[in-house]
Amino acid sequence: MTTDTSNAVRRSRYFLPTLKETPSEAQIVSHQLMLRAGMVRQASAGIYSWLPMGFRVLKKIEQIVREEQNRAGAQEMLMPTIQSADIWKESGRYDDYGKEMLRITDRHDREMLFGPTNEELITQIFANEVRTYRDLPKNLYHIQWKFRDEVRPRFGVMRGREFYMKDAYSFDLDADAGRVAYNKMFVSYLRTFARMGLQVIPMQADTGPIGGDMSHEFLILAETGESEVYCHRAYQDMDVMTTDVDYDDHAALADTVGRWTEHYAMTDEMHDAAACPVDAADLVEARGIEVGHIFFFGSKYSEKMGARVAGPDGEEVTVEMGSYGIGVSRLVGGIIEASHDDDGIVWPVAVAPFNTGLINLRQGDDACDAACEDVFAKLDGAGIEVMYDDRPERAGVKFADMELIGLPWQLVIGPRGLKNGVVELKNRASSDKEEVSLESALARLTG
Ligand code: 5CA
Repeated sequence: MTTDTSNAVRRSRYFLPTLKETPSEAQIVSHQLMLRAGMVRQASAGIYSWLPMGFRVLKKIEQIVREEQNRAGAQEMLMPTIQSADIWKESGRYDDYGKEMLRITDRHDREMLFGPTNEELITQIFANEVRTYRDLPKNLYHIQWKFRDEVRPRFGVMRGREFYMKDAYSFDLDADAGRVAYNKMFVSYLRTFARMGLQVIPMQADTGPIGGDMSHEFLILAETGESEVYCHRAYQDMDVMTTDVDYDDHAALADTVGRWTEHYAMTDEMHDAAACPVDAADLVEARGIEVGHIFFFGSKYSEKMGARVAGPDGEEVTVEMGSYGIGVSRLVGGIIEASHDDDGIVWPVAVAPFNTGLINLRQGDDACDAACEDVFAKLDGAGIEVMYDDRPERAGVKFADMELIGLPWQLVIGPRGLKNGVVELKNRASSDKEEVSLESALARLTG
């Protein structure tokens, strides 16, 4: 018997506490399914532990976000979760943030806080290290836990108190260059969400406590979304953005942003029915989940925190900044809201915790066990992430669990099929089932 690796696990050994009943504390389907599929458990209000299955999805989403940030020229770093109150006093946000900020006092009575976002800290780093315009543009990001003491944490990981966010910060010499940085992030967001199988709509947004005068929220439509949205129906037919992008072609970037912002799209915070230019027949009123939010706020922080560089003519210039967030942990719930059915989760391939679920219909039967072991090793060897349900359970239990977990492919091996030289390959999304030889099943899964 081969040993389990992180990408090939036996269900009998894997920590996957699935639930048959829907927990009563969960109001929306993604929260219910995340609990039932053994992905998360609540630690305290709005704070979750990520169990192995949930953790895998979180990491898959994080990796897509990372790849697209890097592609757009942003550089990854890591800032701490705990920050000093001093920098927040400098920016003036220490008082503004109110009760949403978790304030901490250390043993020396110094005021600290658990970071709700990082504009201050990154601006301080930039101000201390960068002296000349030659080092611009810069876009720095990290993927780190944040804490906001929300009045009403709810819907599981969708509105948590502790949540995982990607936040990027751009620094430029002037507003035009800042606009280019903004466009790069805008376009990279379209690609990022498309890779996760999501249809997003960029909407003009209020800037709230982050500030600034240009901002877009990226929302996916879902009945359980917290925001009411109003948008032109043209957005529903737009192709998701999967094409390659040349991030050095600034004119093409501006075109793409133009195409994605030419139609009306606003959340309730900004929508004004009286001023809305769209005919009722073309206006979609729906609910949405905000999965990303980008801001251009010029010199709001750089001015107060002294982020200045020497310009080309030797004059000191205060840098122009933007910040760009993606709710990585929220996306886990958001993707489930967008992709599930009555039986459970339907993972898009790109973020699925495992690609294939291998079901042994008669555990203990020599032929079935041997065939499953062989396929399990071969799939693993071919780099396919696989979970083998090797428990001595009834077939019905295994099927129900596999549907709930929502892996893209199910490979079912039973004694009757084996006698005829066939196995069953089922696609979770389409429910299409096919009886094929073991070899062709393997070829399909690894091809
Ligand atoms: N500093 C800026 C951009 S880096 C910022 O903090 N923006 S934000 O407040 O809009 O948050 C960015 C993203 O984090 C949001 O679009 C949302 O997807 C996610 N997010 C915000 N609050 C929560 C929360 N309480 N629970 C889960 N995700 C959240």
